[in-house]
Amino acid sequence: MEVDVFTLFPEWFEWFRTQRHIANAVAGGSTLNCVSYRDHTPLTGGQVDDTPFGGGAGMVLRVDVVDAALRAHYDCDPVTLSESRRVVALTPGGRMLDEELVNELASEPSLTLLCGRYEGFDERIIEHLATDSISIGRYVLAGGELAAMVVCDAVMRKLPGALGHEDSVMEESFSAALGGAPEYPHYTRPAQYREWGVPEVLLSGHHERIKEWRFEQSRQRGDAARERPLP
Ligand code: 6GU
Repeated sequence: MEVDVFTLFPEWFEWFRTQRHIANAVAGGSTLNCVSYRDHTPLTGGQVDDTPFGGGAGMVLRVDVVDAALRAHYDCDPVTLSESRRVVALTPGGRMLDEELVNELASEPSLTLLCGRYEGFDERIIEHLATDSISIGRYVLAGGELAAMVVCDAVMRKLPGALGHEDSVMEESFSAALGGAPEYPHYTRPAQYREWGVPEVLLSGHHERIKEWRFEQSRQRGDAARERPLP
């Protein structure tokens, strides 16, 4: 998979790229590129944003700047990009990221992530240049960069070779193997710590009973999560 992140802070991703599962995915043939809006802005002094029409606080990322950066990187009219790849604007008002959307994105051959800053994007970016807008939760971040990292982390760990042990994505939280429920609890040595023990069944060596216990725990956690009132 080819992932391109458009951002005002490409250097933030240098650390992110060193994370083991990202580095593994890249070693497995995937790419994670960063493009700086500032390197492609047609405006003077590296300007990328402007005050909102109609007034109000903050600054808005300009449509001509994003258009120029996409055009320079892909060497085409960005309006035609949607034919060949998903172009995702990261914005708090977008479609909520969940495991289903992560799987959808992980099956794409290429992905473009647009990070906004300040008050966000000129709406024409979302309307004409992006194919999707995605949010990572019902709260506001200062910019889309951390959200882009969340999307990359969740998506790239699904790519071949990312985790090093392929079955760990099969039976994890929200997977089909667990019926979409959260994962069961894990324990490791020591079996007794202070007065805290470990469920007997896990020490029994009885694989069938362990499997049943885990599935039941996962199911109960799913029920508990569903019973929590929605915001
Ligand atoms: Cl994608 N961007 C920003 N700025 N804030 C957010 C978000 C995205 N998702 C949740 N909050």
